[in-house]
Amino acid sequence: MHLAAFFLRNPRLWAPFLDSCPGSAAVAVGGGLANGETEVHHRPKRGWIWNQFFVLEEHMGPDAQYVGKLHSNSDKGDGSVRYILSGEGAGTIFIIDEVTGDIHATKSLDRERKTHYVLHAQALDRNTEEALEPKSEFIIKVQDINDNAPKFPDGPFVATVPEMSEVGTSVLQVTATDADDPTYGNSARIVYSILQGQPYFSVDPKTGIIRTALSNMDREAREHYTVVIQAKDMAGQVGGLSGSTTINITLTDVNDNPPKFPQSTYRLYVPESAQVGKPVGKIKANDEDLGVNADIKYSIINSEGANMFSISTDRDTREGIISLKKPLNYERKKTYTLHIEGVNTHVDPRFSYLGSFKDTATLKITVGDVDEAPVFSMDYYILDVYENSPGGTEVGSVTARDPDSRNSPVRYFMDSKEDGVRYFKIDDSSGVIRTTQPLDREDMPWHNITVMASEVGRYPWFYSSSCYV
Ligand SMILES: [Ca+2]
Ligand SMILES: [Ca+2]
Ligand SMILES: [Ca+2]
Ligand SMILES: [Ca+2]
Repeated sequence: MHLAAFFLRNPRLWAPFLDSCPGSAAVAVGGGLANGETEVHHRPKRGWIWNQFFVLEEHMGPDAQYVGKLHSNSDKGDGSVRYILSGEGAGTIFIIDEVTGDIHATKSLDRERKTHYVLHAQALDRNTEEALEPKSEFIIKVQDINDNAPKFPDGPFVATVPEMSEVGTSVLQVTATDADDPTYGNSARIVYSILQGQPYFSVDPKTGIIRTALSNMDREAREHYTVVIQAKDMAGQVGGLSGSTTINITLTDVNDNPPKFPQSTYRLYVPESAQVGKPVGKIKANDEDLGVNADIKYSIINSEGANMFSISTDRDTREGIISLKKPLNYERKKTYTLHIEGVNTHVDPRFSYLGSFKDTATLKITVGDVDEAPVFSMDYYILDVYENSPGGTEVGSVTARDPDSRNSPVRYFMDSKEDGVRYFKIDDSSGVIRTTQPLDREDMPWHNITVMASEVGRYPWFYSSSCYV
């Protein structure tokens, strides 16, 4: 129902009335100057006096749309009154029948382009061209229809919310716009609803605020969610127009996972020759969280382990690097047991109910025996022999022994590239050195020979010693 009427601001001049016919509008142009007031008093029930017409936008009918009627009380219906329309759209959009005062809109109007037109009305005596009423301004308002769907001007959106957030934690607010008239009807009354993303998220129908709808949403189980929000006008009712937008929500990490060693027991072999201060092995606890929430500090919590070994954390790999504190000796102690603890360094007290954010593992270290080379009893030997002693005379002996616990038998050799092999030979098992021929002191007073020892069956392990004869 579109009612329109024309109001005279000064009721003495134009005394309009409201034509209550549905779908039409009219204005009465009030009569005499003197009784204008009286006329107003005669129509107290009207309450309002109008100076507006309305015309429906987007009118598609074949006929021009009736807007309203100008009427002067001087008009006796004999055609002696001429009505004149001027102002915005007069003669082009709005046509007046100058005899009847009927106004029609000849074109389809778009409220979203122009909301109203300001026009002027005049009533003249057709014969004298005398103004029967003073020129008066009125407005034709374009009446809204719901011809614009809500739109999200921005988007798609990207948002984050911490995992494990409480239900109702606000994530993001989305706002749709509707070009229709917000002051009339429901054409621009938007209601938000969620098309995709339940049961994890919800949207406030009025504000468009997206909130978490499930507790204990775990990033480690699922990180990404796609939420589709719909905005529908006509207050969300059937027949309303709608638009939608997508929000990609990512859960951000919180420290809700303790470190965990994949095994409870590990074994490590460390040769007794391992250098003090140098890494001998590593161990790693896993943590499903990210960044600082996965930072781990390792420590050796038993004294047997902590006396001999230390552990440090590699910041990049998050491994515990085990180093030797004191020299190992296979012959003295062959195994060590280390209790190793990995603790998160950034603990969130909110999740203390999940337990302590640490784990322990046992590391059993086996010390390896190293096959050390035979060692001579002295670094060098000085032996005497008389000159001209017959070949085969014993000069002396050297001794070497295997330091390893197996204490393998030792065999002795001479360096065949040296001159000494012409004059001396060594018994390979006893280490006794004998001459091979009589020696001449005047010829050569000193013989410098090198003897070597090796463990039986282990070729590479030589150790040499010099003998001066
Ligand atoms: Ca509209
Ligand atoms: Ca709308
Ligand atoms: Ca963690
Ligand atoms: Ca986490």
